[in-house]
Amino acid sequence: MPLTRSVSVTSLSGLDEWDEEFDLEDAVLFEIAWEVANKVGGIYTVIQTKARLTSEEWGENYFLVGPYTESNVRTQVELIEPTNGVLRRTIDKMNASGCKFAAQCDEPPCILAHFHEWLAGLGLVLCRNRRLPVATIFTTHATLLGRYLCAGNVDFYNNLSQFNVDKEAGDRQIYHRYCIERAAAHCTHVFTTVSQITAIEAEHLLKRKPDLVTPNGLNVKKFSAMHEFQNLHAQSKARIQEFVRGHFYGHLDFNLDKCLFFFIAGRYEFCNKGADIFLEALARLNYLLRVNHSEVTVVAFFIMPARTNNFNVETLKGQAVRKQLWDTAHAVKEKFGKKLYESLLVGQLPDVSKMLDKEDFTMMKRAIFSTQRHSQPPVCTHNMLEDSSDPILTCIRRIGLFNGSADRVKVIFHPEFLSSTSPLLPMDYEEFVRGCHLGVFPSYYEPWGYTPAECTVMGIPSVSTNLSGFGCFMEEHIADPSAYGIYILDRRFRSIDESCHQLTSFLFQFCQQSRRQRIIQRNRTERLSDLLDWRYLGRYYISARHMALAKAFPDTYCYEPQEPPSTQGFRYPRPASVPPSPALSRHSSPHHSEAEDEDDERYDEDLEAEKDRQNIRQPFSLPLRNKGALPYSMAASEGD
Ligand code: G6P
Ligand code: 1S3
Repeated sequence: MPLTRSVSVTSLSGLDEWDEEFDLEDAVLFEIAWEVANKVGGIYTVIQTKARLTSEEWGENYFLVGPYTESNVRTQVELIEPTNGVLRRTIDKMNASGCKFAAQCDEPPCILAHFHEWLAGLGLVLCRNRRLPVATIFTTHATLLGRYLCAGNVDFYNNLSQFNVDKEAGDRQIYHRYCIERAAAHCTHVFTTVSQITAIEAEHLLKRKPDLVTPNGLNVKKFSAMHEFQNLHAQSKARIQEFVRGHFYGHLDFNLDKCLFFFIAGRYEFCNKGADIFLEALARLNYLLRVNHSEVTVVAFFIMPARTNNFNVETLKGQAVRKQLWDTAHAVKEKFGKKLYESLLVGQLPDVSKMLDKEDFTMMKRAIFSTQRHSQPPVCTHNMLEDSSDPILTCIRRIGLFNGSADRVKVIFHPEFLSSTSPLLPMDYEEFVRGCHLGVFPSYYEPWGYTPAECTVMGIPSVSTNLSGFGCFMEEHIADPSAYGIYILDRRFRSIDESCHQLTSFLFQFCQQSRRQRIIQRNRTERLSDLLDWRYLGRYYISARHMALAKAFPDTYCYEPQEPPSTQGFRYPRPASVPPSPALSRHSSPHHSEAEDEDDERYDEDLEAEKDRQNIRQPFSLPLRNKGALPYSMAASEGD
């Protein structure tokens, strides 16, 4: 058994220091969640992206436990024989006795079990009830009651301390689930949640203040070439443009080169995820773009899974028509090229007027005829099962965004998650995000919010809110978030109408940027990636684990948090150059073309990045600001 060890949570210049100080050789970590190898929502992403870092730390002593679903096991799990003898015997015993648990060894290791969400929480309650020698952590990614209350149009944040929680849970018929969640939060050694705002919520609704906030990270891809992510944007955008060509066939009266792609994606919670105010802001943006005679067209995608009966015919037809036009153009081009070649072979310049014959013209006329359409391009790509009561469609009917030719804002509702094997839009989510210009996530209830975080690490600007964990985290760490393409909507101190107005102005400002400004802004957004990397954020999980081990096995482990040297957290400064506002960043020469702009942008941006690098302390030098409590001051925000 290891001797008593101590761990310091300050001076974290790298993860290696932890390993040196806290020997985990005789400890075993189990992480238990309904979303292990089972994609339902954001918790899957937490576990899947964090797994690499956690296994680097725990090696073969790290085990993930989730539900057994045959299709998931086939596609996501590599079956191997366990090398650990204790585990082998336990599994054999479980199999033989219909899943009963027995720990079978003379000198058991220190077991640490990390449970995510109330669904796994029952296991935690039983561990503690049976007094098993297990150190426990409970992480809640949202509270059950919070989610239900917000979805029900309640003024949630102004009444947090007022709710009669038992009654509210009972009224919503979730009392039994609420009790499991609350019991797990109370009997665990260490209770954590994903953001400070959810920590406050948990304190009021679950009646325990979390010991730590463990913000969600991502695996950040580093490209060897600095501008590689910009090239990926251009490639993915071209694929979205192809889809748009098909979807709007017969109505392509807008310039695709001046078309911006906005999107919202996630669990289909109409108000909680802010789809309601996004639609309202789009209607207002449509008006503004029209009255200002803007050349910009916005296509707004809604990627939120709902109950459907497959793709609709009109949408599939759009892609078929586009394909047919492409094939026709290709066939004519081949014939044209062959004739040109033959003419050059005999030393003659071709007579261009004779290059195409009657048959070619007939083929082209037929193709053009097939693009005639008497209906508007569809708003929804699928046949909806609850078409008449669907909240997005109902709202679109009310605000009248029907993809008419006068509309400068078009809407496409894709009520299914994206897949690279789709016959309609064959792109996976990451490719799609890269090809868009702006992610819009104006959530009302969002404990963390992976969608804007994913945008950030891909260098795509996004809108989030000061009611989302992500938005508050970025606001705390960046001096001027919007200059970095992180637009944080105020949904906390404003009415819905005021928030809509603010969102409309964010969107309208974004539409007024030149291509050059968008490129600069994307470069800045991408520079924030380190802040969201598990290599940085993983330390909060490490801290939670050490705290739990020290609480459960005080003779073996000791946790000694120290006061941080400064209460001032790490902050990205304002970018060295002016923010990319349309007015300020214009060239003095009126003849400067967009192509020249793109060349200049590389040079300007490299200079700017260099200046910023000199100003920015690497986030890895940030010491943990906790002393067995929240890393951020809850008191400060409660007073807000
Ligand atoms: C990237 C590419 C450029 C392209 C630009 C388009 O930066 O490297 O070649 O012109 O994207 O940007 P936009 O914001 O218009 O999609
Ligand atoms: C929850 O998933 P959701 O979309 O229902 O957990 C996610 C991971 O922690 C979090 O990002 C999200 O805000 C929560 O709401």
